[in-house]
Amino acid sequence: MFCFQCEQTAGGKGCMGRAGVCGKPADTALLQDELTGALIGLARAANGKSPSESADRAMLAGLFTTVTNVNFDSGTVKEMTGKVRAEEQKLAGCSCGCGCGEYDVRGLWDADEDVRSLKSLILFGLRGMAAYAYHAMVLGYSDREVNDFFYEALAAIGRENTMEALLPLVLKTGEVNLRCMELLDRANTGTFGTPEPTPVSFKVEKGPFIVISGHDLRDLKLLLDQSAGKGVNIYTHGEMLPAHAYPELKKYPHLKGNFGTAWQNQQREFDGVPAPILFTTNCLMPVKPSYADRVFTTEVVSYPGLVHIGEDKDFAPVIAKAIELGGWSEDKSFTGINGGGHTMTGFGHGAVLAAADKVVEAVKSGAIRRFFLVGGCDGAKPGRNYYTEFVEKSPEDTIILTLACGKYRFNDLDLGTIGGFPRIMDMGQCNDAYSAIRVAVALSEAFKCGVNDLPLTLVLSWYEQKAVCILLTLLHLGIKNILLGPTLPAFVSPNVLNFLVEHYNIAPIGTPEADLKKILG
Ligand code: FSO
Ligand code: SF4
Repeated sequence: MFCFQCEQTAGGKGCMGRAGVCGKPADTALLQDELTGALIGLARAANGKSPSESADRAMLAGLFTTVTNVNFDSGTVKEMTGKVRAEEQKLAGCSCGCGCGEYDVRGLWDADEDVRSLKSLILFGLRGMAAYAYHAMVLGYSDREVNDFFYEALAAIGRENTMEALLPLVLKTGEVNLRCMELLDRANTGTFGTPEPTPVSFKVEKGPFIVISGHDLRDLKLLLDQSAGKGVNIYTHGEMLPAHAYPELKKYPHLKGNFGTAWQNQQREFDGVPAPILFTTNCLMPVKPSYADRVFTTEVVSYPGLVHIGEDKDFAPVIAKAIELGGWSEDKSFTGINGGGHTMTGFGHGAVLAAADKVVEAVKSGAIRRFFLVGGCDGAKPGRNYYTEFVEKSPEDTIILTLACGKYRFNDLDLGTIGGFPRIMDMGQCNDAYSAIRVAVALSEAFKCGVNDLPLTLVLSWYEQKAVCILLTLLHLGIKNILLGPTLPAFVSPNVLNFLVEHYNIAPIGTPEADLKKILG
């Protein structure tokens, strides 16, 4: 077994052999372990010192590199490890170049199963949180307390070996991630404005176009600026969809709509597309030869043989490719997976709380019986149609809040409205779980009750490590009765699972009918 960090891990236990289920080669996974060991070395070297901005950058980029579906390229992983070692040496004042403070990550994987489980929860949570801190950082926002925690927690992974020492750190990872998501929310809304409810079409207009995927809003803004006036339209893909709701992004007339559905359908949907595709973050899948000439990467995303747009952010090769390929000669209509031709996004905390009085009134009058947060990641494994069916079968007096890429299971459904609110409200990307938390806290204040006493149930789907840090944040907030699927993480040991069930009543999803019946009494 060389990796078990995501939901699609082989046999629900761990990826083995020459490559993981995601396509990451085994030797790249081992190099990512070496990178993790170097990051622990950097954390050790930072003890009692003030890490520089470049050390922070190496810490965040190094962790982000190891997130599922980000980096498949041994060469760039080695380069990143070199950068981390250089920062470690600067901090340690040592120039021997041997990486002497490094940790052998085998110590983690070979540990007692409960210790391994808790360390995995911390490490994978840190990987997810680093992605959020990285997105904030590129917009010029950082938080010393958040950055310091990466060093503190990684050093502890290399040092502590008892459940008593590690368990509080698991919950602290969730606490710091809340602060980190708040930071990213401030970065996104401070730079691009407060998201507004916005319809997004699935139609692609004739002529040259570019598809941009991932979570990095700054990359989208730079691409919009550089492609303006060139006769090239821009379409979002995957987790970039909520970008349409930000005033400073939606103002560009050539930001047209959204192409494709959730990340796991990309190999089918990109086949034969007469346009380039730019990946700013995960989820990138192994690139098929039929479209490999038109996929570009940037930031920490890397895949052998693809053109990478570097720190100069010169997207000219992507724009030139769009003009060369020319797009379709006629407008093309696409639909979501349920046949709908468009979706809505932009129901972040700004929009929902602006109508807080109406929401509270609708609950008090009984017009809204319950909220379901049906959110999280999508994925390739069977069993995820649970989420579509759950939403389809939810009663007419309930509201579905959603976020992250799991929404593609149902975001083209028209379930009508309650009191002027659409029954499905997309709050944004996975990091916009922060919005859901803000809304839940505001409702609990309005109703003078705890969050667990609200008419709100969380029905979550997980896939990769950002979902891990969000789950830890929900646990830190004491949120109970979460339904989690499609399967439970392989890295959660039976004892750790018992702890989660006992303290938080977390439960695996069942069938939509049975779960709805249980929740609605
Ligand atoms: Fe999805 Fe991929 Fe946003 Fe993840 S596109 S699975 S949790 O990267 O980060 O929701
Ligand atoms: Fe396997 Fe997931 Fe690791 Fe990829 S990221 S190697 S699929 S466990």
